[in-house]
Amino acid sequence: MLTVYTSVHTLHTAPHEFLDGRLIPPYESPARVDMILAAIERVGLGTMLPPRTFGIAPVRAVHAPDYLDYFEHAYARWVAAGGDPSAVLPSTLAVRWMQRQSTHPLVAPGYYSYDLSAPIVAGTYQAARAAADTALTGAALLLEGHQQAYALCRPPGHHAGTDLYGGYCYLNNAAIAAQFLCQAPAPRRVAILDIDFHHGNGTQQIFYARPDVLVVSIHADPAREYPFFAGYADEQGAGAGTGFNLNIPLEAGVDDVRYLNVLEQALTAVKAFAPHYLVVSAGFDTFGGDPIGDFALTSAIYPQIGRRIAALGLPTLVVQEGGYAIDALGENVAGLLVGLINGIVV
Ligand code: Q9C
Ligand code: ZN
Repeated sequence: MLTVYTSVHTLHTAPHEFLDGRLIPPYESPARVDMILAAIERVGLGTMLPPRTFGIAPVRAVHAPDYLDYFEHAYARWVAAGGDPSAVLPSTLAVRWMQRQSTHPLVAPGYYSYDLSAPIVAGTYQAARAAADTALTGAALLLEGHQQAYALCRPPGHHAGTDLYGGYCYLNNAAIAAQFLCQAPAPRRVAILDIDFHHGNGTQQIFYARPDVLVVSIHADPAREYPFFAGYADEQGAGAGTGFNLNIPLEAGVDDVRYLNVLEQALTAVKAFAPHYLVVSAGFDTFGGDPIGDFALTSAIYPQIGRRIAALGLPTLVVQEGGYAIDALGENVAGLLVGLINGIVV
């Protein structure tokens, strides 16, 4: 498996995270990547490549120019205006009818973010751009004829929309890669399969009106879990994109048998779409031991998920999203990737 990775992600470390009113150490930490790297080396997964640099154009194909300008300069402007140097975090959020723009460095964070789960530190922009390049490199490998690639992205991306960030996510790596695959060399259909525990609300929003990108997400019912305000089954797309967004919200306690059943349903939808490429937003917070998830999956399921995805026979890019059970994360990621390799149809 070609793995794309860079240590640039270490420039991004959240100082803390809010959970139910408590200030706690962040779940989304650089240590996650160390665990994944160690496991990949343990199983001898194969070639490790650094990302190539693609410039801002493929990022702009997904995210709004004003959003990218904000994100690039947010930290420096925040500190210069007297914000706490530990991180950029909003005090007031633009919601419902109160959505007037503000360019004030201490206020703009509340316009562009929808929660307090994505602090911006000095190196966040650089790390997020490197993560986008990591996903884009994986996409380029598919375009060059490779059947599978794994983009070890950090920070993750699937909660980031066209001009909104939150949930540990700033740039939507999977969406940027999918959009890149859509365009080159001729118009192409791309399916995104999101198997993170949380609904991929950013990815859904980005492609909601698009018939050329199918978004299928299996996740915890938003009535119970983050991101709460989107991810219901009746969100099926808009306009020309109607019918090209499939949400499969699930109950607490989902086990391996139940999950594989649901996965089959998701894969049937992907197959029916007949995409040229598949992008998998791979989160491992579905694992039973995850501190912020409530599914009951065991490590044994991830190779099986990989095999079933590979059986589609599609050129497939796996993009790293969540997964916070640090001790099992490496095994679970490596399991998915080994399953993908073993499932390749020859
Ligand atoms: N009680 C990813 O897995 N905190 N993001 C939720 C709910 C935010 C998860 C707190 C969770 C974000 C990429
Ligand atoms: Zn998640």
